Amino acid sequence: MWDCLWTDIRLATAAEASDGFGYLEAGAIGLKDGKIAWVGAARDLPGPVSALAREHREGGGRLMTPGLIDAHTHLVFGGDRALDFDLRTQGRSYAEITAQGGGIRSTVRATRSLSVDALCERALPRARSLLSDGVTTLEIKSGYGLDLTTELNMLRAARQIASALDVDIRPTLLALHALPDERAHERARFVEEVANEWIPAVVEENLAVAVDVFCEHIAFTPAECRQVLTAARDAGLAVKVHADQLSDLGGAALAAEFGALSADHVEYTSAAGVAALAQQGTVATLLPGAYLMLAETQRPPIALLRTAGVPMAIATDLNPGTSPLASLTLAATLARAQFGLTASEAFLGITRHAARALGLKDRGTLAVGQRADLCLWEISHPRELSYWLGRPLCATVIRAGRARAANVTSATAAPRH
Ligand code: DI6
Ligand code: FE
Repeated sequence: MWDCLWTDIRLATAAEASDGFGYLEAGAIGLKDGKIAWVGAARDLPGPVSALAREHREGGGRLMTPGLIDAHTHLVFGGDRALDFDLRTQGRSYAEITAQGGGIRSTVRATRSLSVDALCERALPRARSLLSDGVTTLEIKSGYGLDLTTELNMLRAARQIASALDVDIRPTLLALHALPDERAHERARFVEEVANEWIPAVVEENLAVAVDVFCEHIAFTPAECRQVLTAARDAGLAVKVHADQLSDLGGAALAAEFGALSADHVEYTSAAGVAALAQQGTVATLLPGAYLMLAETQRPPIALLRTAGVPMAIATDLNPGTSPLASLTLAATLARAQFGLTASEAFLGITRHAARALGLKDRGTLAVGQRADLCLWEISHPRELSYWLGRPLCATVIRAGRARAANVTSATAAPRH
C-alpha cells in the first residue's frame, strides 16, 4: 500500500527517453516512505486506485516533474551590487570594476560585517524565491569571506537555511574566489593556508561536501587552483571549478583532471577542454544569468558539448555581482534564448543533469526508488518551463514525499536567536 497516489497528471520524468523529456500525457505516480514506488501511464496501474494507496490526489491535468535542482548559487552574502551594475551598463567592465575595489571585494566587506544569523536572515528571501519556483535541492557556496572565520560563518548560515526552509542544501566551500586586499602581498601563503588550514577546518565541522575554485586571470591561476583541488581531493571532498568564464585558462581540462563533478560557466572552453570533460564524465554547468548581466558575447561551445555528449546543467549562479537571478526556470529560458539549448536540454539541465552536477544519484528523475521530490506546474508540456520569462508557474512542491505550499514566503519564518 502506497502512502499517496497521484493521477490526472501529465509527467515529464527526465529519465532516458526518445523524446528527451520522458513525457507522458495520462500519468500516475505512487509514493511510499518518501520515495517513488511506482511511475507510469495511469492505464497500467496495477489495480484500482482505492486499493493502491492510503491517499489519492488528482492533479487536474497539470504537469509533474522532478523537483528542480539549482546546482550553483552564491546566495549567502551581505550587501548588494546594484551600483556595480549601474557602472557596467554605463560601459565599465567587470574586470575594471573589480580592479578598482568594487566587484567581489565590496561584497566581502559587507559579508564580513554580518553574523551567521544576519547572513542567514538576508539569504532567506532569496532562497524562498528559488523554492517558490520549484527548487527542492540547492547548492550554496561560500566565497565572500576570504578569511577562514567568515567562510565558516557563510557555511554555517547555509546550514541554518537548511533547517529554516523545506529544501535540501548542498554546501560548497568556494575556497579560491578572490585574493583579499590584506593578503595582496602574500599570494602564495594565502593559497597554502586555504589548502592546509581552511579545508581541514571545514572538514572538521562537516560544513561542506565540495570545494570550488575560480580559475581566471582576475582570480587564481591553474597552478594555484591545482594546489587547493589536490587538498580537497585528499580530504575526500568533491570538486568543482569556475572554468573559462572570461578567458580560456584551461579550466575545464583542470576540472576533468581532478574528476570534478562540474566545470561551471565554460564560455571560453576550447575543443580540448570539451573533450576532457566528455572523457571524464564531468558536467558542464551553464550560467546564463552571468552571461546576460555581464553582456558577454562569447557563448559556451554548445554544439561541441552536445556532440561530445557532455551533460549540460543550468544553474542560476545567484550572486550579487554578476547574476542576481532568483528563478531557475528563468535561467532555463535564458539558456535557450541565449545559448540555443533545446527545450529538452533545458529541462534536463535543471533536473537530471543538475543532480549529476551535485553528485546526487537519488534524484533528478521520476523513477522507482528515487526520492519523491516533485513539482506540479500550471502548464501542460515541459517545454513551457523554459519559455516564460519570470512567470510563476509552480503549483505544488513535494519534497521527500511531503507536500509543501508553493509559496513558502509566509509559511516559514527565519529562526530568531
Ligand atoms: N563567477 C561568478 O559568476 C561569480 N563568482 C565567480 O567566480 C561572481 C561573483 C561576484 O562578482 O560577486
Ligand atoms: Fe559562480
